[in-house]
Amino acid sequence: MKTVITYGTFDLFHDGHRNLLKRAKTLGDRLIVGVTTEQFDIQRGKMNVVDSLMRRIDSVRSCGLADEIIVEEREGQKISDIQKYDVDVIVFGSDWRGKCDYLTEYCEVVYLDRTKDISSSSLRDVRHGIVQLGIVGTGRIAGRTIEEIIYVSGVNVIAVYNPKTKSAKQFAEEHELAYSFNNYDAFLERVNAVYIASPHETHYEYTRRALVAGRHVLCEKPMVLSEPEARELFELAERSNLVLMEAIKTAYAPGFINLLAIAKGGRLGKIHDVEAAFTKLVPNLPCTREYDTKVGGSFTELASYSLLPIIKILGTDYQDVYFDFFKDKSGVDIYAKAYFKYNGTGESIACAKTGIGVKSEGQLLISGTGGYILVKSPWWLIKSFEVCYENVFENESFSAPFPGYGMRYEIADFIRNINEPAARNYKLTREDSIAIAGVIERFLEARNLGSSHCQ
Ligand code: C2G
Repeated sequence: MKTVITYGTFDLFHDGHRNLLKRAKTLGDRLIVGVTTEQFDIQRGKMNVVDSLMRRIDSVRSCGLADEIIVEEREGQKISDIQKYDVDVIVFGSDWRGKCDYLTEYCEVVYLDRTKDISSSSLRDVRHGIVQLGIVGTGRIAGRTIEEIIYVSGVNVIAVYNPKTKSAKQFAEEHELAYSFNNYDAFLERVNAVYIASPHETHYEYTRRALVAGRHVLCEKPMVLSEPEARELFELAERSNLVLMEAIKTAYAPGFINLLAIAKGGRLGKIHDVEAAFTKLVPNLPCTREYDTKVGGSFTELASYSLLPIIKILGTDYQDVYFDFFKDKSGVDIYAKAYFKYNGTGESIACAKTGIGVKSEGQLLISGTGGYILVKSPWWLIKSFEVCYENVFENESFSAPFPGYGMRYEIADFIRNINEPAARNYKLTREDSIAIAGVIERFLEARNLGSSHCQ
């Protein structure tokens, strides 16, 4: 008697699940299916699960493929299940390839190809549709985002677009996507939402065309490089009741949400200063995107992060902003500072610092009349922070999860906003994104006028 086991959340049960169970069953005489509890899903960072545990068990039972159904409720349970049920083969979908090899010392580990296109038949009757997501761009961030998406329920990455056919095909193969396109209109036809991760200067046009085609958009930062463009896109989205979000991942992370609640909750007294820095040394090699003379530079590359806490804490209504920067020979800023003055809210200042050719401490410091918050470098991957007072014995530490690359939170919010139009909630609002685009626009004007320091 050969026993096969497989696990999953099996939320919004679909053809991908059914196909996997069908093939798993053929590998032995008896199939055991483990269904994850809500608690375990939270612990392992799986998000947006819609169906209750009972409903998910019911779905697995009614597909008629499982000989036995068990509940998976903790990390490490797979090993004890293998021993308890005398398991010969453990099966995973190929999205988990390599991640479960540690189990080979207990039984045979088999990865079966995931079902690439689950938009067919079985989904017609689900309560929430599964968002068929298309990816624009094939760079590093696009790949990382796909790795994060397996932790979000209710979304299936189905297609990729790149004007270069070869890159699109290669990416689709590597990430097991059903379709690759070099024609943007054909790509938009095939998906119901897009994640845009192409070079900065292409964001505006790709976002605009996607919105005109009636597709929801999650666009990588900086969404656009000017305030009027940002306004236009949000107005377009609003007119068609579409979701448009800027993917500044920190804005959606639980640690940052906690920080905002604490900073605004009064513990620090009156906040007078916010200082945020993000530097990342990038070698200046030929054709490096970050050194593009028009849209490259430290500020377009990194300021979305450094501006985020300033805008979220002190607001979008600053009275004055001015910039200081160093440029390389080609006119690209390698290090920049944006200084803000806020009068309306009672005299606050702020500074956003960015660097691709100068390295600095990447911390976030929020100073108030009663104390300060310090988030140590790299603050944008926020896992913990300290609230510090005059009396050090009163200092407090807070922590929150930031699993993987951290993109799953923005994706989870994007999918939730698409699926629940009546309860849309934007952690980074349209006004926030417009204000950030406005600062970047002003910076580029100042930089291109050529003042400040040249190397
Ligand atoms: N699957 C698939 N094709 C899809 C979607 C999912 O083959 N289009 C597979 C997954 O790879 C997984 C199973 O179906 O093997 C269940 O998927 P999920 O419900 O998303 O569960 P998952 O988060 O993958 O749980 O302990 C948990 C398990 O290890 C994996």
